[in-house]
Amino acid sequence: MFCVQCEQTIRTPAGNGCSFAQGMCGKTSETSDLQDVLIYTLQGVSWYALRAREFGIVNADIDAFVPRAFFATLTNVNFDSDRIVAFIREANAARDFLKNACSEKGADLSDATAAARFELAEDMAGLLLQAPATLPNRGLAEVGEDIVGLRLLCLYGLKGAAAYMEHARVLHQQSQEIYAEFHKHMSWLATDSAEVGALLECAMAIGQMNYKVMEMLDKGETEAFGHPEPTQVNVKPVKGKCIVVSGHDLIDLEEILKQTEGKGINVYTNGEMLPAHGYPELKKYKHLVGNYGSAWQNQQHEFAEFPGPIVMTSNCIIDPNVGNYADRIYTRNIVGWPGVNHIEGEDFSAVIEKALEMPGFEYDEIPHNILTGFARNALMSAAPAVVEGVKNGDIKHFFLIGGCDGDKAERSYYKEFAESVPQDSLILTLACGKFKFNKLEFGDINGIPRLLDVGQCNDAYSAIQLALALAETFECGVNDLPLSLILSWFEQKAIVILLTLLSLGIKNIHVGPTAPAFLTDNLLGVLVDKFDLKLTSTVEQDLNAILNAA
Ligand code: FS2
Ligand code: SF4
Repeated sequence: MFCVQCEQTIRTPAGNGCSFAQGMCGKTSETSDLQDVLIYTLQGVSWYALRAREFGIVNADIDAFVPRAFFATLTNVNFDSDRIVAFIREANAARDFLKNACSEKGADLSDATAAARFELAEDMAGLLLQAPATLPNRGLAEVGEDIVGLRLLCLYGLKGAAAYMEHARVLHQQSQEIYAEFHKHMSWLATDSAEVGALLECAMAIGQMNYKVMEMLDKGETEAFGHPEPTQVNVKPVKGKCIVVSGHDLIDLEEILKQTEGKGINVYTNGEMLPAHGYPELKKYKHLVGNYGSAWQNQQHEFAEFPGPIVMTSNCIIDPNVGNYADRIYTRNIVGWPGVNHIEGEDFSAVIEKALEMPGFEYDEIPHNILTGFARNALMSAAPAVVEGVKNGDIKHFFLIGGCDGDKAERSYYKEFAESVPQDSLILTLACGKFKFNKLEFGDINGIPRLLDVGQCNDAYSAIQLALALAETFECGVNDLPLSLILSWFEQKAIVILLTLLSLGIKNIHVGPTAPAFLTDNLLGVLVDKFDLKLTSTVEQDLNAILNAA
């Protein structure tokens, strides 16, 4: 086993990465090894998918499958070895299909990469024996840590982009151009390039590709559910039977809302699902009563106390056995935990039955409302007032404090930072890191709330649109705006968003709480030199540096 993809990876003086029987997240070495075999096999599929395109062969099912299965290997998504093996077999069948289709067209396949020629073992024991050749740090002794680190930056970034491609796909948003580009990067990374320049170029190209993916996802969400509107959301329980829906998949939430309508069941969002309350086509359901709990790392006690079933539509899932709720958590799509109910298709009756069997909340708690719904359209509507505020000096600075949450103590930095932001500044936030401070009171500036919840992690697209609009209005570059980005990362979606921001030329981003463990000091030096990237230090020091530079 070797996995170094997330922020909580094991770090030792002897080397970084989870490499023993189990990762910090609870992923076993078996599942981790199988995930590596899966990625390598998918890279072979991508090679054929690209070659097939030269002969006019495009298979929509395979195009959709590759990023979807890749998504299963993200942090806190799928811990079920049997499901990973099933993805491996499906990948192999896809590869054989494309290989035959190419052969029938007379394609020359003699230059197929090792990944494309990889022959899978018959059973799980055999697959596990093959895993060492597919480890993401393969070749370390020959090429060194800098090259491996760069390869991982690309691979993990591409993994984040794959997740967003799948989120877009369920909203009926796909693009042939993006699939072709995705297969190109996927396949090329399996060639184990040791060219620094080419790898850096690949990382930026992945960032650019992901910008298009996030645009597509924004289109899918707004076409399906309307533009988010500023919306008050109750974060306290309401008396009655209940279901909580977590993850990022708004289509699943809508389906659950439809199927529970009139059944006396209240539906709550959790974690990254919070921004759902702002969408007109979702907020219209009266039984979408509020948001329950906070970010993913608190699941084991929050879900344990929730008196109803839980639906995990995407990341992040953690061990449900710890809180004793494994019998009432339901996974969807790529999410998996061994022994937990998994729902395929659109029938949520098992979840509904479980909600009706369970007690639900016995009484109403005093409501506490928080505000969400400041995605692209709402931000643009507020833009004239914001511009006015900047011109008359009432608004001096914008801080985007966003990204992932996690349970490390040093993540209190983000709460402290939000609390320390001067009163004449606005705070934009997105993704699950906001739960560190989104229940605090920040007040307003001339009626504009000082804390603006832009949405999920993928709604970084909306924040970028606001920055571009402000830059146009003030006739300057984004880097010249009084805007500072204070990002917290945990998993690979955050990696690709960082690549997207860097590829757009956005500089001076503060990232924490620690540097990715796969980036060496040399690589960090390159990012600092090229992009003025900064690691978070103390709130006082960072805030002073930002405000003094302004
Ligand atoms: Fe939070 Fe976890 Fe959004 Fe990340 S719910 S860290 O995967 O995707 O952000
Ligand atoms: Fe370790 Fe993170 Fe990989 Fe889990 S996802 S095995 S914690 S690096």
